[in-house]
Amino acid sequence: MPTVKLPGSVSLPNIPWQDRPSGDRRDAPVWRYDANPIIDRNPSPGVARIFNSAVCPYGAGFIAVLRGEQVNGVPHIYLGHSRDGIHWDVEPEKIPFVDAQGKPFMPRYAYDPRLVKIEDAYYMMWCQDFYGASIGMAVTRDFKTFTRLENPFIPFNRNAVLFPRRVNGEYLLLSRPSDSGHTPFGDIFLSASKDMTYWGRHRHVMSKGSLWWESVKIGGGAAPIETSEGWLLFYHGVSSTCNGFVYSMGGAILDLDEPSRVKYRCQNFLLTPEAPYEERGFVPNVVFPCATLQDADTGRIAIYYGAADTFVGLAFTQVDEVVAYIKAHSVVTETDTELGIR
Ligand code: BMA
Repeated sequence: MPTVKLPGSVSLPNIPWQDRPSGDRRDAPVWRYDANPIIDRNPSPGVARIFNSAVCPYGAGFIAVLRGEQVNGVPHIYLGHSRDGIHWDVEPEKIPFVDAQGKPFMPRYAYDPRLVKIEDAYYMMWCQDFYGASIGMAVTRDFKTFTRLENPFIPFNRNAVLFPRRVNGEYLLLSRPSDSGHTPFGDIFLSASKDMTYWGRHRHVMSKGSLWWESVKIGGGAAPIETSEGWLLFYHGVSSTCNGFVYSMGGAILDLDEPSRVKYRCQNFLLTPEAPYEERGFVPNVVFPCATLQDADTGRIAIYYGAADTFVGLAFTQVDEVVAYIKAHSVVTETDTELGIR
C-alpha cells in the first residue's frame, strides 16, 4: 500500500505498468514506457495522427477519447478501445455528438479531449469553435449516446478538465482563459457549478511560472487525482525558444477543500521532450499530458500524453515518489497560495 493514499481511486490491477529502468539518470521519478509511442502515425482511415488523448477504465479494459487529426487537417474526437491500455482499436467514425433532443450536433472541430468519470457518468471536455476557441462538453453513460452540454465559457478558453468528484457539493472545472491564436500567456483558473450548466465562483489557481520551462503559459492536463496530500495535478508548462515553444509536464498539489490554493508546486519539470517521438513530429518538442490511470492498491500511476502533436506516449510514476519529489522541490508564490479572487 502506498503511504500517500488515493481515496478517490479504485483498485486497478490491470493498469499498464513498467518499473523504472535501472540506471535512469533523470531527476524526476517519471519514466517512459519503453515501447512508446503507443499510437503511431496514420492509425485509422482518414486520420493522420492521434495525440493529446484521454483514457478511463471501462468494463474489463479501457476506453479513450482520442484527438484525431484528419487527413484534411481538421481535428475531431474518436473513440478508442483497449484491453490493456496500451494497444488501441480506433473507431473509424468521429464521435456522433447530439443535443439534448437527440439531434446531431457536431462541433466544427474538436481537440485536446479529456474524459472524467463522476458518479455514474463520463464527461468529456475539449477545445472547439464557439465563435472563437472555447470549451465544449458532453456526457455519456454508455459510450453510444454522447449528449452535448452547454458550453461552460465564452471564448477564449482552452485546457478544461473536471475534478473527478464534487467538492463541497459543486462540480469543479480547471481551464485556461486565453485569446485567439497561440496565446503567448495564460494561467490556470477554477470555476464551480451546481448543475454543469452555469459556471461561476471563478478563482485563480496558478500563474505561469517564473522558471524557464513554464514561463510562457500553463494549462491543466490530466484530471486532478485525489490523494491524502491534496489534489495531484499534472499540467503542461510552455517555454519560448528561438526555435518555437517547448511543452513540458509539471506537477502541483492543490488543497483538497479549496483547490484554488496551491500547497506545493514543483519547480522542476517532471517530463520534458527528450525522446525522438517527442522532439520530432508535426509540432516538435511537445509533451502534453491529458489523462492518468491510477491503482489505489500500489499507488502506480500511468500518464497518457501527446508527443510532438503526432503520437500518444505513456509514462509511469508512483504516488509516494512523485508527491515526495514535488514537495522536495516545491516553490509557491503568493498567486499560488492565495484564494484567487481579487
Ligand atoms: C496548444 C494546443 C495543443 C498542442 C500544443 C502544441 O496550443 O493546440 O493541442 O499540442 O499547442 O502545438
